[in-house]
Amino acid sequence: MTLRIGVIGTGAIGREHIHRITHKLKGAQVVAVNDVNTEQAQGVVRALDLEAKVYTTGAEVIQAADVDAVIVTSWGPTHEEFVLASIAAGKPVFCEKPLAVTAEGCRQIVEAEMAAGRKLVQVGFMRRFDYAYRQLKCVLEADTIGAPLILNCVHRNPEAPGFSGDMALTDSCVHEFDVLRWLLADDYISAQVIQPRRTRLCDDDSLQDPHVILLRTRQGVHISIESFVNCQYGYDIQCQVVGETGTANLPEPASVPVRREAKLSFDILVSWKDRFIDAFDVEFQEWIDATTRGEMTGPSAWDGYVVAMTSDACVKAKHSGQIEPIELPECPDFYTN
Ligand code: NAI
Ligand code: NAD
Ligand code: ISE
Repeated sequence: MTLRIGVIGTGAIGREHIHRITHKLKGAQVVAVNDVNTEQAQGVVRALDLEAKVYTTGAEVIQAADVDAVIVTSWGPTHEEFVLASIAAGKPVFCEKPLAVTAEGCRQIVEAEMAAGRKLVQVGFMRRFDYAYRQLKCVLEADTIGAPLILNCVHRNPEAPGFSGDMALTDSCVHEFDVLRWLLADDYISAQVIQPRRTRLCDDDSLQDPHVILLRTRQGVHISIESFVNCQYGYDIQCQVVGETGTANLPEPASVPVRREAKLSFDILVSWKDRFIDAFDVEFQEWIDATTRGEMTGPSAWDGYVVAMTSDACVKAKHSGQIEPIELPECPDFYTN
């Protein structure tokens, strides 16, 4: 059986995902697309050689009789509406992060999904599918370094066009907020945000850059995340776990070390597209396979909600200068099974 997919949002990542589904992965076909920029959607259909109909609204994609499942890759503020409409139509929906731009919006999605009585939503937290993070999780689960005590993490982008205000916390660090609680099988209880000296190499005056985010978990693990979205030199994701008997580091992407002219060097990637290319492939193949079986196995609407609660607390902590509590409700049984 071929899963027939409708995609809403044919920008940077929408195009990437359509390309991987059409030309790399198995078991699915993109049959419908939409973007507020219709010409762009038509251009993507032509450039990627798709047999897909271009619709004028996202709602029509969701309602189309030949669409079995929906992918939402439009701008963050539009996600909530499209996910709720997919749930109302009873169709599985893969939504790029963030699930919604407020925790309240995520809570409404959680409630709508529970009322529908089956899991329909997966959120695009692709780091859980990354080989390096999966290896690191295996090391922790094997108790190789004892209990984790401290995490030192780095999330650097070369530049962040279009970023303003608190987007480094709400759009970029959301990946750490998701993957670290998954890595530790733990949840956060508080957040603090420190604003170091600001880089001069940042286009938008409203954007503080870098940040240091300090999180504490229920088990007492101390997490430090350096977020630097205009670091200039490359795309650099690091994670070191300090345990009772040793440390474990996220493996670096493979690269050939070159010795030349009295120097030892290797390349650093410059984009999330390349750093997580394999993770995106695994994420989508697993989603296609599970959806075809009638299951939903990846990061859930609940995970999207917890991340939104965490980013809300970080934004509050940034502006208050205080340590802010993160008070998560009990996870419903619906999401623990
Ligand atoms: P983009 O700006 O390149 O593309 C967004 C597209 O959505 C645009 O083509 C825009 O015209 C379209 N759009 C906006 N509102 C729409 C609406 N109401 N109906 C239909 N189309 C609409 O943005 P990009 O980088 O592709 O990001 C899209 C989403 O993917 C965002 O939520 C972003 O957070 C997420 N993303 C996730 C990444 C990851 O690592 N998982 C990486 C990059 C983006
Ligand atoms: P983008 O701006 O390149 O593309 C967004 C597209 O959405 C645009 O083409 C825009 O026209 C379209 N759009 C906006 N509103 C729409 C609407 N109402 N209906 C239909 N289309 C609409 O952005 P992007 O970089 O592709 O990011 C898109 C999403 O993907 C964001 O949510 C972003 O956070 C997420 N993203 C995730 C990752 C990741 O690593 N997982 C990486 C990049 C982006
Ligand atoms: C982008 O939207 C992503 O999700 C990338 O993974 C992240 O590194 C980047 O900061 C975001 O803008």
